[in-house]
Amino acid sequence: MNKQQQQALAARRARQKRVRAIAFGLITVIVLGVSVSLLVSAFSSKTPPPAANTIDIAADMGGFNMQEVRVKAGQPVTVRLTSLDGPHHTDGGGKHQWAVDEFGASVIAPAEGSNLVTFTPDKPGSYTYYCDICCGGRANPTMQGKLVVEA
Ligand SMILES: [Cu+2]
Repeated sequence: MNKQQQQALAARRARQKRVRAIAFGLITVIVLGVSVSLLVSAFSSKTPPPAANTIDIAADMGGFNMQEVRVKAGQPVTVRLTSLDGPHHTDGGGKHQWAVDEFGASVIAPAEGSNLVTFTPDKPGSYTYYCDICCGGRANPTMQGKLVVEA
């Protein structure tokens, strides 16, 4: 191998090195970008994080386990509704709901599962929460309760 051939070889190796570095850089940027966008979408999903004040309510065919819930006006609150019924119930398939129309709050718990709703009750007063899924829906007096919003 003469000097010219050696120089040509060295130049080719240098070029390959540069191409590899650029490819590696591109892959790194793509992987990082995908990771960041996944993280962002994970944290900006439609379900907001639970509020500091989280109230656990359970429901079965007999009604809610709480007939009255007290919250403070203007403070975000999360209701975690749990259905104690199994999926074999013909009436609603074991699902239950907790809803307050005045605040647009509604959550449906799957059979033997839980689900969250976070809302801010901004007007003091007394409101009705209800389940409109099982046994007669919201007309059923046992599937109702009172949400008291204190000033
Ligand atoms: Cu129900």
